[in-house]
Amino acid sequence: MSAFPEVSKIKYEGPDSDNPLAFRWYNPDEVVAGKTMKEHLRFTVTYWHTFRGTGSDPFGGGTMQRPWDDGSESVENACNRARAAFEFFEKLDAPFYAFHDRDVAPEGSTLKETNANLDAVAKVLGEEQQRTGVKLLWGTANMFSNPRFMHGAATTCNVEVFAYAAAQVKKALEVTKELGGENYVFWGGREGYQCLYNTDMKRELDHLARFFHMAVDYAKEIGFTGQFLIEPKPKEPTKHQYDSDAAACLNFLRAYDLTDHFKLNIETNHATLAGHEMMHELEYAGMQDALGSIDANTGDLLLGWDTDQFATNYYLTTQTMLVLLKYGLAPGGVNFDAKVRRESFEPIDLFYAHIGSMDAFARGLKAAANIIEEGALSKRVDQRYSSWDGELGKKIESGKTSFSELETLMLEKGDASPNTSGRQELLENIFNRYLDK
Ligand code: XLS
Ligand code: NI
Ligand code: NI
Repeated sequence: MSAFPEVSKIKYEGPDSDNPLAFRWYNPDEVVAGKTMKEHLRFTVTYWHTFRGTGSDPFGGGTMQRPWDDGSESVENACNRARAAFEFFEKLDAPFYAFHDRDVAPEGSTLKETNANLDAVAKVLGEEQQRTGVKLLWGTANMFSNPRFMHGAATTCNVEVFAYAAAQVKKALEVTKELGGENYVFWGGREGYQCLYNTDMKRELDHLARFFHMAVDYAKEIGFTGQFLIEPKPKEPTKHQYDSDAAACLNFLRAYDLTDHFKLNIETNHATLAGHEMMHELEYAGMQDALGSIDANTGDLLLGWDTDQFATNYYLTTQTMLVLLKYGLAPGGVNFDAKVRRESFEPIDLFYAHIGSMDAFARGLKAAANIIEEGALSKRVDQRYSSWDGELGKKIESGKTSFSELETLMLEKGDASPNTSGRQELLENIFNRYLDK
């Protein structure tokens, strides 16, 4: 039985199309900057929002109509749901999906039972991957929903909860490997604190590092070669999440000798919650060779939480693609960690949401590629720093001078040469021109 009988495979129809079930910009085989759009964008559907999101909020229960889902926690329902999900991925022409262990399979009453449930559903996932050619971008473990994780998982005060979390990640790594997952993600969940009066921060961070080292060791042991990723987020559910932003994550990884094994999965809504633009977080990770993947969504700047909306703003997608083109994305992807609003409760809304955001990223990709090809921003950046290209700049940059020598020079000159304009407004106008094209 079809889960989406009213939808056939979504096709590219071009910018003039007014068919809401067609792509206007995402043309998978079109070559942009030397690669197809499909290769650049690596679009990924998230299982948790799209197939487990109920639409509940703190003020009311679920609203979503999902006729293929009987609402039970049975393995059979989980398998039916998986088949509906693959019908969706296939019709949307999404090459990848991503999941948490607990999204795809229900928890049992013991760890053993839970693992068996996961194996049963993973079998169906494997078959559906075979049938459709859709691949797994990444797997992860949900170590925040179950009440046992109230104090965190790797940073909990309860040593047995730490051990449970280790067992859970071990299994999630095995399943991710079995399904050919290209990455494995750690989002901090409840790794953080609510109150420093009851928290030994140093001890918790030492434990977190121990946990990551064990994950790296186990991946090696089973031959999992996917990229490990950490997903920064500053707050929610805890008041302070340890992986608060790209800089905090990189500092942690460096301090505990983990930089060789991890990159970052940067999420737009988390960047803005941290008080940064997405472009800032991407650039910060990219310049340190740590840009791994993105969780593509957007927040509502008037609301102070992770609203996880689908991104449709061309400025945001163009800025994002500018940095992704600069540093490259594979084996990461553009993962739609986004949910339809609870008022958009019909199955068809899932298509509208994904199609719109895929188009917005494809549009952003084209604009960004043109900006780069024509050097529209970069040649002005080069110009802005051109004073550094002379003798003096070279000497400073290569470490061949000293305060005393620089003092002598400035005493002789009396003052520095006049500054040039930053031209921000001009550059903003130039950026706009690439969105007009
Ligand atoms: C929550 C995170 C989560 C991760 C996966 O805010 O974005 O969805 O991406 O655990
Ligand atoms: Ni995310
Ligand atoms: Ni999030």
